[in-house]
Amino acid sequence: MEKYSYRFSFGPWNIHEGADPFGPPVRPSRSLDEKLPLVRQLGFDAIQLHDDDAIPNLDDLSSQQLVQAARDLRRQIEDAGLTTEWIAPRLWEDARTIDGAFTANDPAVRAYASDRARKSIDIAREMDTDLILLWLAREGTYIRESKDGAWATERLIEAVNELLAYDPGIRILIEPKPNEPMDLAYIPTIGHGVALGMFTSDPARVGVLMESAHAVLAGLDPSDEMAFALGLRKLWGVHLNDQNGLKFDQDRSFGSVDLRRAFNQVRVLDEHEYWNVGMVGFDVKTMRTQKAERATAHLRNSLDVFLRLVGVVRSMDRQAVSAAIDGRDYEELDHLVMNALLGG
Ligand code: XLS
Ligand code: MG
Repeated sequence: MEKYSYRFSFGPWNIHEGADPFGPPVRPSRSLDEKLPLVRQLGFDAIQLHDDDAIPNLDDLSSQQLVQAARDLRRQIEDAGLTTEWIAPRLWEDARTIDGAFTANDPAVRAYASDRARKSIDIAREMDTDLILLWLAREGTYIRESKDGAWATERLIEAVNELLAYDPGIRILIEPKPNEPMDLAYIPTIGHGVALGMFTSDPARVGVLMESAHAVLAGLDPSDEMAFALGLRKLWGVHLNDQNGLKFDQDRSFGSVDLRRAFNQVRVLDEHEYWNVGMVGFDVKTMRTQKAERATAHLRNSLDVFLRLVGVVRSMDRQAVSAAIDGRDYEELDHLVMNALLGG
């Protein structure tokens, strides 16, 4: 299928074992070695990696061993015909970061978080990517009285500044999310992410990654969240997926809940030539019911829907759309969109 000028990515956690908070894994684990060849086979160009997806035992390695392990992995990724989009420090699973990482009340935990994030930069350098993703998973509270939110904002800026200073060649992507795992997160929306970046020591090196499900959980429209960041030249990454209302983070296949919402996300990206600034990443999970041998179908589905929607966006009758907008005939505009989505 025509891929236009887009490059596509996903992460190894998007092929997963199906455990949920109420039940154990239902599919066998697959190693990164097994997953890498699938990426290309599924039509994708790049992989996204948490620091410990790349190097599972990173906390036990010397810096020299870490660099060597990253070099070996880079070769393996290149041999699979892929590149690495970004590295993300997984700051939310360690027992120490139970109540936050960069915004933990305990200074020893904050020091661990910064140290761990610096390791992501060491890995990224060897993997030939300049992008570090910060999903600020536990930067928030279970009860508001437990932390000082203004102080936490200062700590986040300080943490990003330290990383920017550690390597003048890296760029940082902030991935907002309003809740889960914490009840309330400090960086819930794209606006918060952009604002945080603007107050760092080098705003030109801080951008955002918009995840569709996170925008929906914040009660916002994903295409508007992206448009805001595109207008500010800050949209450097996306995690497209879908979400059925205000409930747990579902990471459904792109477009599978609300096709028109997906259409608008593709429209905004396509009209602003997003392929010049970033890759199209998907953060999707297959349903728990899916059998192991068919546990990548959601990735195929998401990519297929994205590409077909690019086709729909580009096949719209521009003149008719402009005429409807000029005439303030939004019922006609509505019909043009629905008609295109229904196959014209
Ligand atoms: C979780 C996040 C996570 C990040 C990567 O909700 O979307 O998957 O994208 O750490
Ligand atoms: Mg995500």
